[in-house]
Amino acid sequence: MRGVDPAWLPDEVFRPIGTRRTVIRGSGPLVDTVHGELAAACARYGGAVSREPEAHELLLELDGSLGPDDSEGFTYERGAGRATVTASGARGLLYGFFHVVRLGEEAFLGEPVRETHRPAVGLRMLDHWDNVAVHPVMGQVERGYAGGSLFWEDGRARGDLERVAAYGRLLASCGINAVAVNNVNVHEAEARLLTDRIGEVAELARAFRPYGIRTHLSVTFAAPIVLGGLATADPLDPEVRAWWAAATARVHEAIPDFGGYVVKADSEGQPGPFAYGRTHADGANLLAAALEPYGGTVHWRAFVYDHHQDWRDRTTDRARAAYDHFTPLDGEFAANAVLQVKHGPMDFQVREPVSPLIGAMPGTRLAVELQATQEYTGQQRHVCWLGPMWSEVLRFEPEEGASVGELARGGLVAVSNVGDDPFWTGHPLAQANLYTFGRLAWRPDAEAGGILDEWIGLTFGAEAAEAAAGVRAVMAGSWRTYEKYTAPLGVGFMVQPGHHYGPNVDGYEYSPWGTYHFADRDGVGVDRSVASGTGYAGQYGKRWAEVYETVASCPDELLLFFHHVPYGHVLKSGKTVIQHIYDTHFEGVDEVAEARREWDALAGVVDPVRHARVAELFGEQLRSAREWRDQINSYFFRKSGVPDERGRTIC
Ligand code: GCW
Repeated sequence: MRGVDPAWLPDEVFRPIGTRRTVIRGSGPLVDTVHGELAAACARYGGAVSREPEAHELLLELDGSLGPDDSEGFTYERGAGRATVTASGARGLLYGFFHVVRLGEEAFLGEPVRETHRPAVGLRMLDHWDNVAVHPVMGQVERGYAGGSLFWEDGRARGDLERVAAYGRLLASCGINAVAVNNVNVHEAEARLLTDRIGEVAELARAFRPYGIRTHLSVTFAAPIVLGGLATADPLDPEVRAWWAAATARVHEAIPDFGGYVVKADSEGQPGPFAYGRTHADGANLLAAALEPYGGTVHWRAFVYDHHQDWRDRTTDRARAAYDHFTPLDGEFAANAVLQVKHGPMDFQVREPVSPLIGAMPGTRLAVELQATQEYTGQQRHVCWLGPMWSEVLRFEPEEGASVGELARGGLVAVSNVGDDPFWTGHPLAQANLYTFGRLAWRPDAEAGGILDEWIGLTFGAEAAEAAAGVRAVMAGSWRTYEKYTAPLGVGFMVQPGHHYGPNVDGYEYSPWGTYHFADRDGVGVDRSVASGTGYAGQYGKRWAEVYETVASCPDELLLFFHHVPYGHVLKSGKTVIQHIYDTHFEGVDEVAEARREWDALAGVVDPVRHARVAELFGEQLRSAREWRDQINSYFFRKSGVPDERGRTIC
């Protein structure tokens, strides 16, 4: 196999810059990074870069006259064949440079413009669920579908910092500015990264720093016990507080621009403040206090629920858990504590409503967590471009006039989908999810389709003009296609327990995880109404609470998430629920077959190695989609006894 794939930064995209004369003004490590990029492009294509005022077609200017400046915005101006980027902060210059790269020739030749760009969200972060040591069940990367970790191998730092730097460069080019380098499920080897192994984290931080990326670390709440030898991790205990303060001081010594901690506490077996009768706010504030002197932030995850539930107990509803746990604590979190909330109330299903926690805690900084790694969306064996889903989430307005993108004051976070795979993401087309996340985090109201086109234009470089329509046809609708052949109408799960790949309708139905569909001979779905169900619908503000409360007003795509309805219930689409299930499952498979034909037709147009890899994966996607179709359709045919009105074969 050839070397590492350049993803959306093939040499070709630097040609417009590399053939021109550029002047770059300013100093500092990030300016040096941009200078290095320019010098490499010019060496390839014959242009020139200078740090002195000279004749030029591109001017990149850092106006650092006001002293060190962390701002990320820039001004871009073009006219008469020339382009200028001006920024007051070095990160702004870096982002302005990549803006010019993205525009290509148009950066110089388009109509005269003067635009100011700045990110809508300050923290744009990737969380890695990378284990330092191989976990017996979860492997090197938990829920990773792209090989091993970029950072760790068999209990040690890999030391391949070139690959980490190349990753940092890709991330910077789409606007990401923070990375958490280890799993939130913190096992023993990972725990020690905080103390005696902080040097390994510092190495990663050194590789990321030239790209404006700050490094964050997942820590265990029990660190004072497991690492410090204390008898307790009680957040109000003075010794515990002193331990965290001292540990954090040492972290800061090793990594002066350290971003902060990520914590999964009292969640799926991880330790937390409950053991001491303390609250999540007590826990978060303990770490916030330790980080505060250094400008660090604690990201405290809100993924807290009972995973030892009695499935026979119909009153407990996992969807309610985050809201029930956290809203009473609104206003109690320190200023540098961010509550990190998954975008939906359950767990990254192909379709979920937006978490009612978002918008319900005005006195708390929230970060919204998305999942780029395709745990429940085809595990990077299926094409599933998540842009449209994320865009819907980010544009959703929990209250009139305030979108999720705007409410995410503490940042936008995605669980990363990369590994040491030569294509970074296993499935080459999954690179688009990473890119799209970065661009949406910069501008949550951006058109997802425009981002896809941008990604295609960059990734397919010289071939893009010919390949664009085909690639777009394969990817643009792929999330809806995936939804069609998997769990219907928002009900979720129905996956194989444990690894979560492939269908198993009742896989979690009689388990303690709280993820049920309640299908019986009469109907299917979870009654989460206030009137007769778990009351979850009432966790929303008035407008959405009303919409979700009744079968009549609930949108089709979420119907089975909010209501238990008979198979003969007629949807807004005019179809019965059972016929919708049959039809969408047949359609989903047909759409995969069609996408595969589109891809096959690109043979000879796109790079052959990439083409072959995707073509091979389509074989598996089609097999799996059929398996989903047949199991779901048969399951509901057997439960309901209702035949397909179109007479197709369902066993
Ligand atoms: O989606 C679930 C995954 C777990 C993960 C957990 C979480 C890191 O199945 O593997 O653990 O969510 O978000 O904490």
